[in-house]
Amino acid sequence: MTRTTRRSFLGKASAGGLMVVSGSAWGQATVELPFAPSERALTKGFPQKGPMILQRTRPPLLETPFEVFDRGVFTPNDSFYVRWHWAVIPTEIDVGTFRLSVRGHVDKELSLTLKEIVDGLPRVELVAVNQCSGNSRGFTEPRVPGAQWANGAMGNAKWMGVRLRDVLDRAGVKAGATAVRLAGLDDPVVPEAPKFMKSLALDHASDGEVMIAYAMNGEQLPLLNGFPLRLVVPGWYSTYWVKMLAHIEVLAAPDENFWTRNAYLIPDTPGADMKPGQTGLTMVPITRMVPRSFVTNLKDGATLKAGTKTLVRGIAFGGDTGVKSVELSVDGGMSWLPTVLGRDEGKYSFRQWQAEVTPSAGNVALMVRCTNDGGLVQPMANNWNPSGFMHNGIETVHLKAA
Ligand SMILES: Nc1nc2c(c(=O)[nH]1)N[C@H]1C(S)=C(S)[C@@H](COP(=O)(O)O)O[C@H]1N2
Ligand SMILES: [Mo]
Repeated sequence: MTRTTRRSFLGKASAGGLMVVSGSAWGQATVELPFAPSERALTKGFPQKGPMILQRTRPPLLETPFEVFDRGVFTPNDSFYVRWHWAVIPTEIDVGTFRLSVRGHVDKELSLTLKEIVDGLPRVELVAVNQCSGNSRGFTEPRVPGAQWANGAMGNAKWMGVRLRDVLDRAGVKAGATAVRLAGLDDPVVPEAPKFMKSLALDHASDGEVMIAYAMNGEQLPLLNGFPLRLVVPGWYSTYWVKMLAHIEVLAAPDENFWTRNAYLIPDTPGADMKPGQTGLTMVPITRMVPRSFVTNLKDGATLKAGTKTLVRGIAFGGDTGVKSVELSVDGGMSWLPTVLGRDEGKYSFRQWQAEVTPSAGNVALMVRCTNDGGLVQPMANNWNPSGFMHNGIETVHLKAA
């Protein structure tokens, strides 16, 4: 399926054109979201991207229009969502002078060229969902601050690259190392603000699954998704998936930087659930994803033919493990019907599912739930926490049959 050669990932000297942040380039199209403000602009003004829901211009926050997820389990690169914390993002990368540095608690510091990475280390491929910790935050009740994403701050791709472990082995991790800190080429606008970086425990970083990707879906990474290299941390929320990865630092002490220590914390409760205003909870870093499922071929408010078989189709993912089952309910969750799962692209991938329902006349609330291979099932009610993280309540599509 992937016909791209190794060379072609390095072929372009830049990711093509400048990133447009001026606000002039996009058209008038809008999209409706199911929470206020419900109207969002659809933008075509960003390089290597088709129509995207504009959440913010600088730094860019671009959401995938939901209908894209009905077309297959792989999210096309030009529709893949975009999220950056800081606005100083290179608009061009010189692939000849780019270096990935490996420093810190190692035997030998490295400064690797892209060619050394692509041609010099074993190539690995893996399909995995990349999902923002705050995906679906816009649905949180009571409302919380942060990007008001609907369900499109997620995507699934076939990632190609090298194991982080192989890079670490080349540098030789010294005894006493505990964590690996990763940072990209992006910077805050003001120098006092903390540069974006994240750490993984050494064991996790060297598990052989965490990879440094140089391609997604058979093509080089779009600039806004981290060209030329990004970290892929299968099963974990995307805050760890550092883009434009340029700096790897092996640490011998706990990482005290803001983004690892103080940001991306959730209450240490089942489902990261708490009550607004609740105190005395331990806050811990967000880590593994949880199961989710969505109907993709029927929109809220659609009318079906009563008494007629109707195909219902969607996607699901297990979070940090595979999808065991996806079920539908038309009676408010009293009883659940099985669905048929589509092709298995790997345990970290989206999985398509489908079923037929024959609706009776009236209002139909169609619910969908996923159980993962670890036995974890989506909860009926959505969680609440002040950051709107780990939203995964059972989704309901409200339909009419007539
Ligand atoms: N260098 C860098 N990497 C980053 C970020 C960032 O701000 N800078 N944001 C992270 C967060 S919070 C998310 S959700 C994902 C988004 O990945 P995407 O833009 O490719 O969809 O990138 C992650 N990696
Ligand atoms: Mo995120």
